Amino acid sequence: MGFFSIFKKKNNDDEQNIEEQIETTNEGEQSAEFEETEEVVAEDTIVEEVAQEKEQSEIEAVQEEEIDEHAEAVNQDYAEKPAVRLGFFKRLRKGLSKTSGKLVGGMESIFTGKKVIDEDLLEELEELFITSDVGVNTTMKIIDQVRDELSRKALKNPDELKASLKKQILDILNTPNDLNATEDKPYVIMVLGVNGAGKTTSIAKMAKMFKEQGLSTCLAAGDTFRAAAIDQLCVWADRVGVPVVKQSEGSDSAAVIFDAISSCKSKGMDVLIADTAGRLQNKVNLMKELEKIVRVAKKELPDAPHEVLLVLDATSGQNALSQAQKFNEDIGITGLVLTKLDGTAKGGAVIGIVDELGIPVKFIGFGEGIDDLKPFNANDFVDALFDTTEDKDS
Ligand SMILES: Nc1nc2c(ncn2[C@@H]2O[C@H](COP(=O)(O)OP(=O)(O)OP(=O)(O)O)[C@@H](O)[C@H]2O)c(=O)[nH]1
Ligand SMILES: [Mg+2]
Repeated sequence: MGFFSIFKKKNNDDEQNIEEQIETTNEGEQSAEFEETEEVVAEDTIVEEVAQEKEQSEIEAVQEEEIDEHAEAVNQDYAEKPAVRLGFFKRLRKGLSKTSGKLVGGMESIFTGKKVIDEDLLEELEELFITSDVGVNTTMKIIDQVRDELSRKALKNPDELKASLKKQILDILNTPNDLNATEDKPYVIMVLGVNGAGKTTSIAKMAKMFKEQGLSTCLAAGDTFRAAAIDQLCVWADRVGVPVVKQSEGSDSAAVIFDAISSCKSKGMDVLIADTAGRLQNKVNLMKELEKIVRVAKKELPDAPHEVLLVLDATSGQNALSQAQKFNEDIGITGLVLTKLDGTAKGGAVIGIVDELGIPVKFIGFGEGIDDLKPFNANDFVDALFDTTEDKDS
């Protein structure tokens, strides 16, 4: 199944059954949860209030002429940025050049002039992997595997060692990462991460991709902390030509997302991508807010969110691993979006994160352009990483 094949096939009868199930589950859930805590009562109030006050929030339909105008402006923008015209692989390679220079360039300088693989060489490699943010545990695992291959006489020279390291990295990263399929509409993607990780811009980039796949896509302005955050999402939505569901600054993020799901359901929209406010993983109350968003979303669509994507800034290196661990423990993450690979030599961190947490990378961001986010493909990534030829700027 392809990356964007998010909908399972179903027939009309199934659809009706699902509608009925949603209703019964909602009723069942509500009555069971009423007995639990005051907080849950408050959540049910949100559900009711939002249902009653649906008119207050707006879906901003972008006028067709406006979309054309924006498309023209955006296209002109791209024309002025030669890098954007490069083919996908070249752009990926250029974006990864710092990480590639550090990790694979580093390997090549360790191997230069060496004919045999000795203990000194292995120690240098180990140090290189650790200083490239691969992480101690994953580095140990990789070097142990090398020692094992050496003892089996499976590696004779540094060239074979380089090929073995490339294969090990590919094996770690090559986990199934298609988007989770569902029968529900809308397909709800909730986007989380620390401040400035790249959530809002990645949402815009994803929305463009979904739209190009022919899927009707809507955004939810769930970052209600700052008016500027809502405006930022609206500007992007306008540029991409997708509607956005929003409420005023300071409103309950869970209510905005609940409302957005309900609007998308009634309009039969395919995909809803929800922005959330940036938060540090060690702030308990903020993490509880995210848990609440998930619980409230389920009241409108029991399997929502179908994807919970954690956006990680690759420049944060090993700190990204601890962020991913904590968000996963508290909320449950279905996939990672690794951004800003273009600005850092610390992209090796992704190897340790995927290895230690077993959470797949679903998208990578390697530039500020709207097309600089792609579904993650381990083969392309590793090929680009290990390609250290000089013509990256051409
Ligand atoms: N170079 C580069 N910059 C990026 C990439 N992704 C995002 N950015 C930039 O990172 C900055 C922050 O991005 P936002 O999308 O606003 O981040 P956010 O997580 O929504 O931030 P908050 O809402 O403040 O928590 C912006 O200047 C983006 O252009 C990327 O892949 N490469
Ligand atoms: Mg944001």
